[in-house]
Amino acid sequence: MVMNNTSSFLKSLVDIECVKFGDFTLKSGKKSPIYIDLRNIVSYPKMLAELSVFFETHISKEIQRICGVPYAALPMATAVSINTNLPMLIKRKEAKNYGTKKIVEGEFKKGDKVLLIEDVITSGESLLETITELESEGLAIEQILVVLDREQGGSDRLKAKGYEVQSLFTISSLIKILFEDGKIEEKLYHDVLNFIHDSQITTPVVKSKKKLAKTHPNAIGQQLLNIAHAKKSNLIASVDLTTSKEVLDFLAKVGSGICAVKLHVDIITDFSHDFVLELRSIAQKHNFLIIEDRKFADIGNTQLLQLSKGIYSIASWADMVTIHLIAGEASLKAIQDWDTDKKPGLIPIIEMSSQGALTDKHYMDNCKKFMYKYSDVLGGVCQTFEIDTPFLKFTPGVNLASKGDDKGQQYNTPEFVIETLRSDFLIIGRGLYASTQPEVEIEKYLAAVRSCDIY
Ligand code: 5BU
Repeated sequence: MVMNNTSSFLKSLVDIECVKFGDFTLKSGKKSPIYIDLRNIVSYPKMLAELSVFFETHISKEIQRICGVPYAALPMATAVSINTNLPMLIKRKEAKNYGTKKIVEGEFKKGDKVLLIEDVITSGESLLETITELESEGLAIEQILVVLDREQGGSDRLKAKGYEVQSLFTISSLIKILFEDGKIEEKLYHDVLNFIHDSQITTPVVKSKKKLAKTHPNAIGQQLLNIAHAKKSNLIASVDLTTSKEVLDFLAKVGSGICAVKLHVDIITDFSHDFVLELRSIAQKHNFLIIEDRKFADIGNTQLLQLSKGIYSIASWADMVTIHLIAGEASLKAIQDWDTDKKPGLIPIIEMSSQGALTDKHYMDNCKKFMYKYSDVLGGVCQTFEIDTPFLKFTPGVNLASKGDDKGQQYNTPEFVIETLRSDFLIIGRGLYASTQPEVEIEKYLAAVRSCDIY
């Protein structure tokens, strides 16, 4: 029989150094008087068992499956599963290879009600990531229990998204008990309280598409923003398929969920004028725009020829094109000065997603010096680089199930791209078109981006 006593349990956390006091420098560079890392509990089975009893008193009757947020909460979830006889699921943390590994291990059916267990909640980021992945597998998040709430805003953030987080302990209840039991001095007690007060994580302000459309300087940019707002989708499907039929069939399946398609027209083996007509017709039917990812990178005169001539005659059908700024301001100005009826909006590539990309800070800062001067420019393609409002940030390298490929591509999750990189538009290639059921897969991406309140 495991005895349960809050005060003795919390004091033991200090004894086994899961909670430490001192002068710590956090990853952010900020100083902290307290350090919490509950992973060490695995070395103390009796404490793990005790923790499980704390959890058990809170578990809702509806729960059908238990899942721990990897890794710290995995042994905790295991202990609860053994004690309650509720089956457990494991959500993988590591990169998933296409088609070979499942993201969730264990038996379950769609709609199963899950208890999610986490050790510590700070910003709520890892919980949100796990929630998105479990929900994309059809599981229902019924209850969320965490051992310790750092009270820095994470649970409020989850609440705003409709998830209630219950915590066994809060950092202030922890230090109050330790102070009352004479385990810490009064000064330290107040230092920790002040630290909590000063360390609130503010929810990122995601730019509303509707508001942006009102101030965006470019008509095509406004159109894109209005479509994103109307369809509640900031997803751009990058269709790197190599026949007209494959491209059009794919777009028939995902067209209703995207605000734009991005093509590499030079990889389409049977490119023709008819293809362009069909493409424009399907784009009109489903209300999305067309981006040609041509990545122009030449002197002004050549770029104008590449835009307007040749078998592709890109400017005649593309709503937007990508362009490198490597050739300098004059090359960009040449397009801006081009007087023609049909000119695509320009999306400069500021920073690339691939490993070892040469688009360093110096390069990006140089792009910034002139790109905003030109009204044909909609914004930029980038990762960490910040685009000035009301210009738009486009980010490729987005995938729910993979961290990268073996050719240098690097992926982030949609939530990370929106909330941390603060991107306006997400470009998704293989995450969608390599799926056997893109029409099902796109719903997962839509659920992820819609959970970020971007409209
Ligand atoms: P993926 O299958 O999601 O990896 O495809 C990404 C697409 O975005 C692909 O067409 C690339 O050419 C494109 N891309 C990119 O991945 N990274 C970049 O920095 C730029 C474009 Br710019």
